[in-house]
Amino acid sequence: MTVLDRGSVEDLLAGAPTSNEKILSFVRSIAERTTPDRIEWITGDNEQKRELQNQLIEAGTLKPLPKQKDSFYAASDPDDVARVEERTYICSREEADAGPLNNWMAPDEMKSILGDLFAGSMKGRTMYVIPFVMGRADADQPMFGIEVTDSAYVVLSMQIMARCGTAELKAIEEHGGEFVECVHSIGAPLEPGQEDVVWPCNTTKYITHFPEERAIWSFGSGYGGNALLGKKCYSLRIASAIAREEGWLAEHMLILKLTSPEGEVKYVAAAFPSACGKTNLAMIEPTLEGWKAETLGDDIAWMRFGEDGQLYAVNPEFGLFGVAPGTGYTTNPTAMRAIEAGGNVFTNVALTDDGDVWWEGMTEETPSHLTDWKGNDWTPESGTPAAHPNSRFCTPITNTPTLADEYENPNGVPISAILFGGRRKTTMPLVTETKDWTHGVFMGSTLSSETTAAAKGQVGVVRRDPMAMRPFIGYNVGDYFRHWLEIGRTEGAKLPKIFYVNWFRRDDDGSFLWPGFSENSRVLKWVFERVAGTAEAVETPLGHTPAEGSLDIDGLDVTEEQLRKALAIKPEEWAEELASIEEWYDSLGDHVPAELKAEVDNLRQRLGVK
Ligand code: GTP
Ligand code: SPV
Ligand code: MN
Repeated sequence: MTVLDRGSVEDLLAGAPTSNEKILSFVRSIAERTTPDRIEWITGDNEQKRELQNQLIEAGTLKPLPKQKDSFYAASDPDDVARVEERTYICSREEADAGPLNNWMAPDEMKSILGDLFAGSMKGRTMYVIPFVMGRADADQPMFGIEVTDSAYVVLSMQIMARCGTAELKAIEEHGGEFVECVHSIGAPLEPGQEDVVWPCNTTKYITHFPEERAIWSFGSGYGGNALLGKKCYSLRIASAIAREEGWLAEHMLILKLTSPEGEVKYVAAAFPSACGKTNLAMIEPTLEGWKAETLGDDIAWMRFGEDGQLYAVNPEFGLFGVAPGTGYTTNPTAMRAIEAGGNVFTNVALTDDGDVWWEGMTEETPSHLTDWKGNDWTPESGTPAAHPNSRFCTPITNTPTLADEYENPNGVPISAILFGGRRKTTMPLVTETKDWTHGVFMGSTLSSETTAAAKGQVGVVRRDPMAMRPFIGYNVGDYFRHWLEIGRTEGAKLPKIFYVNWFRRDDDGSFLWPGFSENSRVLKWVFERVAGTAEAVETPLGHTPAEGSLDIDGLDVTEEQLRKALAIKPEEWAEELASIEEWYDSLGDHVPAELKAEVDNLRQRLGVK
């Protein structure tokens, strides 16, 4: 392998738009290791964007979509379609600091593996330098990053998902050159004359985090959370470790503004595991007369205490990376309108014969012929999905017609209620209000959900996904629970109420007991009114559930009997659930706070099950 001599890297760095030594030495060190042919600094201007788009069109990675405004289609390698949790590592110095849920490797050991993998990994390619900020540069504590990558697809996607470019580079310089180092390579060097493929990647993949150094190294994948390093890697894994030190929360949550018919406003945050309804709830169009919902975020919330003791949430992202299948005019018209506004990159959806995109659930009628995400002819008889179940639309959040004005506020919005929820066919009621913060943390810590296509692996098996953060906690899960409890003890804190929801409970015949989607506004209304102190509830072993008549099902095709089933707490199901929760806590080792273990006993007593 030829390694560029120092002179040639200096040549590549000539004309760099910064003289900041921290930034330059970072970029220089990665270039020396990965030996790209060129270095290009991302400015954020349209001309550069066009050029990158044209290059990707020429390479066959992007297809322009004539029926859409400024939008493109990409199909990934069929083996690079989702986050790879089994290849994701937290490389803290101590193994105990990564905790039982994360893969761990000692930093030096991982660096030695990465050293080999990244050596010459950008050969024949361009190394792009993307200065970015998660959140806003005018925040009290702006959170900067620089991602270097050899994928132009990643550049275009990052430009949708985060604020990137020259302005952010200047802001990093002004703030003393502090940034999270994000290093990404698809791991597909090109020999001279070697023809490129449409979606270069590597069968070896490593998504690695060094929380103590605040660095991220990602190798081998070009897809989603593996490659757009500002998203899960930075804004959740690294940020959660920073948040622990600094007394705030970095969470896998949507943020929603609700306005009652009387004009009263409340803000809600909600954590559901991947592909379990955050984007849908964040964009909800309430079916209840006079109620208004506005969007602030659909995937990530950073929450800090304000001077008034309330928890203020900001969405650090600038775009939506939404699950395409199931997104349609009946389920999520707001998302469809956001997509219509243009500027999208679609990945692994299907193509219609007239050059538009399609996915399952987009329209009531299925087209008679499509090109599926693998590039094959497809008809409804094909028996396979036309769009990959984890296919995505990447769309500027400012397209969202319901985007709340407060999105632009660097200080965020005060949260009145936190919802935890998962995808469970049984056991978990439609909605319960937890008894207090500790009990809410207990319910969050035992959150369970059937797995989805958002991560590689088996789909549909129940697993615990604490606070919907299982794949994203940057440190020991027991310490993470402790941190949540400590947040609750913050002096002068005015804590949000915590609720647990389940839109996915099934009837004996397998049908959903609750219509979900826009009708979830009825649950949101109850939550709003519980916070306001106006809705009635009955006490149950799980906290409070809606008293008869207090959950508005007026005009809804749901009978009182169905609602009772949706809200039911069945002792036989809970006997099993409690055993599974105990097993879960035991599996997490000795960092799990005793207070949470005590909650299991309390619940067992309240339920009266053995
Ligand atoms: P990530 O982006 O992976 O974090 O996912 P997400 O939590 O934003 O999930 P999203 O809103 O994209 O929904 C994922 C899937 O769940 C889609 O196929 C939806 O159609 C489906 N879904 C969302 N809300 C509901 C609901 O209330 N009821 C039912 N039955 N399905 C829902
Ligand atoms: C998720 O899996 O929770 C996502 C998609 O939001 S990804 O960006 O791939 O993490
Ligand atoms: Mn997500």
